[in-house]
Amino acid sequence: MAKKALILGLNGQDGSYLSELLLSKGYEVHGVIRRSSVINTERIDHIFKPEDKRYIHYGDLQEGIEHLLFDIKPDEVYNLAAMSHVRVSFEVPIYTGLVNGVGVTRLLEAIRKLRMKCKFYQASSSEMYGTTKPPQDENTIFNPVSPYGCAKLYAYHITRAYRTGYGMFACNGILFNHESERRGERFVTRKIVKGAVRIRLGLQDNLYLGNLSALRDWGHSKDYMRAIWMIMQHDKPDDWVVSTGEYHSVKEFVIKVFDYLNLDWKRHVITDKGWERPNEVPALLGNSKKIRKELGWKPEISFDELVKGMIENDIKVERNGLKNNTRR
Ligand code: NAP
Ligand code: F7E
Repeated sequence: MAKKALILGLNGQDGSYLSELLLSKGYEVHGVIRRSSVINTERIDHIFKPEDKRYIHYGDLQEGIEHLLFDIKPDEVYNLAAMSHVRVSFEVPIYTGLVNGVGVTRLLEAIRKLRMKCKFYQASSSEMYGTTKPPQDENTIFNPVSPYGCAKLYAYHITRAYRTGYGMFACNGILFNHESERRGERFVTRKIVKGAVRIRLGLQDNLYLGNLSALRDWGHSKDYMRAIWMIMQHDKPDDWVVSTGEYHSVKEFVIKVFDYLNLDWKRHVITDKGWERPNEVPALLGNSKKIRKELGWKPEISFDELVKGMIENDIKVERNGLKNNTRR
């Protein structure tokens, strides 16, 4: 019988790649999305056809999803749902805590109360390291400095507590930044790519950014979703860092994109304090030795391929007036 997976955050960047991966492996994939006043399923419309509606369920981490767990009886639950924007978390800190932190306890508690035997994956984040100096691995101390990072750290620990306390197969993937052509447009990589492409096409003049000196370890979401599936297939539940082990500054990213498009970035990029955060995480660089050695995972898409793929995609999106990255 096909394994069943339930993905929370199905229509997010990662949810879309994970569902493709699991379907290619023969899983029956169910996912949770939230009702929105505008249609926001463009990342998954090519995966779930209208006749697949029975696999897509409405829900919210704030409400709990006991009924879905009970009805579907998944073998694997992937919690990718979150208020995922760090800067926005400073504006909605309480909501962020309730969704990204308490929401995870709701899921774990539902699994426990229903006595389900399913495996559980929690999307933990390198943002939990905060101001701790790089490189960071599974034994590095956490120093979160954003409401997002603090809420994710709570979720990380509650996942471990349910694992040790109740013997649940509950794992944390501590994923470093991962991007793709499906990345939300307000994250810095996509914002830079989209802005530069629009400047190249004469659709806008300038691009406003915040702190250009921050360093990030950027990988591709597709590689990282393969990693989290491997984490869930391991014989024991654990916590794992997933990263490329290479980092670049936001400024380097800008230069690379503008150079690719034959543009002089200095003529178009304007730094604006309004895009900075009350606290910044200066440098994230993961040491993913453990997952490489124990599970044999390694990234397959290079930084150059990631950037090129994002640019080429946005050229198509902007030229054809597509709503987003809906055609691939
Ligand atoms: P994303 O594109 O922003 O997707 C987040 C998903 O969560 C969306 O489907 C969103 O639905 C859903 N969601 C938000 N609030 C919810 C709620 N209250 N109830 C149910 N669903 C809710 O983020 P992503 O890049 O795919 O990241 C996936 C997960 O990994 C997130 O938990 C993120 O915090 C974590 N993470 C991401 C990275 C990264 O670099 N991408 C690194 C480490 C960890 P709507 O579309 O309705 O908003
Ligand atoms: O910012 C700087 C900003 O918003 C990266 C999420 O997926 O990864 C992501 O969080 C850097 C920061 O990602 C702008 O200050 C400059 O230093 O793309 P970002 P993030 O904050 O690292 C972690 C691992 C997650 O878990 C999160 O869910 O870029 N930056 N100027 C800017 N950032 C944005 N967004 N916009 C700017 O204009």
